[in-house]
Amino acid sequence: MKLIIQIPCFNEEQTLPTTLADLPREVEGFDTVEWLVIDDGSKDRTLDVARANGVDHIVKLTNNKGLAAGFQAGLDACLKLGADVIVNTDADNQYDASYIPDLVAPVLAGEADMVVGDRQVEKIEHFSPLKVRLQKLGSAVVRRASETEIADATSGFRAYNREAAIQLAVVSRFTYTLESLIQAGKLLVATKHVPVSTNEKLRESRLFPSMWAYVRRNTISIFRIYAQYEPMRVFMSMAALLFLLACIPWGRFFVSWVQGEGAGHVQSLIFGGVLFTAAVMLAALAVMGDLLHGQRILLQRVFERTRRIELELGIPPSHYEPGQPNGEQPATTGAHAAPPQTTAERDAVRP
Ligand SMILES: Nc1nc2c(ncn2[C@@H]2O[C@H](COP(=O)(O)OP(=O)(O)O)[C@@H](O)[C@H]2O)c(=O)[nH]1
Ligand SMILES: [Mg+2]
Repeated sequence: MKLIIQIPCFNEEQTLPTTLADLPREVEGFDTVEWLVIDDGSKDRTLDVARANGVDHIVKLTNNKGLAAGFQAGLDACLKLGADVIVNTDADNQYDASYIPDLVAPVLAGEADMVVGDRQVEKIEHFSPLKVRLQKLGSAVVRRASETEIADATSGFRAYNREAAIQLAVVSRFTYTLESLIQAGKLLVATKHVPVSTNEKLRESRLFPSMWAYVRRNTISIFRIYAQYEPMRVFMSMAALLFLLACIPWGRFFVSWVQGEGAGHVQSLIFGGVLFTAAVMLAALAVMGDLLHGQRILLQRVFERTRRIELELGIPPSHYEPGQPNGEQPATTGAHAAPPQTTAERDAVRP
């Protein structure tokens, strides 16, 4: 059994050494534990720092593509490097790595395909009461949208088995935490959460420059992702609401008309008509969204099967380079060897 711990990084030369120093090299239930860093076009010495600190694998994106894209590239590489379980953690040492065995336990026990570390936000000292409340509200919304029980939706400290990693296909550019949860809830991915603890804050969040940005971006993300998965429910509810609103001015006009004063309330009639037209347009969007959703499900299935074929064929991960386990020169043979890059190389290693 192989565990790969992946860390998405963007300009993390300062905090990466601390994060790596805390990562385990042995975890019960696994024969090997390897580390993978996704360098998302960092402009600083993140890559050198990763190599000097014994990272086994590096996925080096040429320019900055955002956390969600980096995460997805990391999952893909981990699968192709033969990981049975993948743990994702952050480069700012936010999550306490000693909880990795707890995180992987439900996956090893076959109780879950994806396990989310619950930071128990109310216990984090540097979170203001408002931030704690917003986090809880956001998680409650995601729980409803995803039909899962996850307590801490924005936590990036998670474990995935191969099935979960094969099925997840995040398309958002910005956040993967919410989308992957909503996807998991809709796919054949069983989720669980375990309590974890966090370390002292080493730096400010890069993803969210302010509380307002945090709320705005997450609200938009939840809406967009939910609308992608439940277009009928979202747009039909909005259409129904507008139709009810249209009934108010229409009712007013009707009452006046019955009293013989209809001519004086034509504005109400027109206003109701405008609202009704908007309701019809939203209903049409619901139908179109539903048709697109059907296509999406089919694409998801095609994608999943393509991934399985790729893994069977031994296609190498993209943007991959071997790291320097133990801080030495890159290994060319053995457990840390680079995956075969050409068809001839692949044929040579194929049984
Ligand atoms: N791949 C990638 N990772 C990023 C990017 N921005 C931040 N990260 C990583 O995402 C993780 C979480 O970032 P952080 O700023 O601590 O956000 P927060 O703790 O969720 O508020 C860290 O490992 C960062 O290095 C990015 O543009 N691309
Ligand atoms: Mg952080």
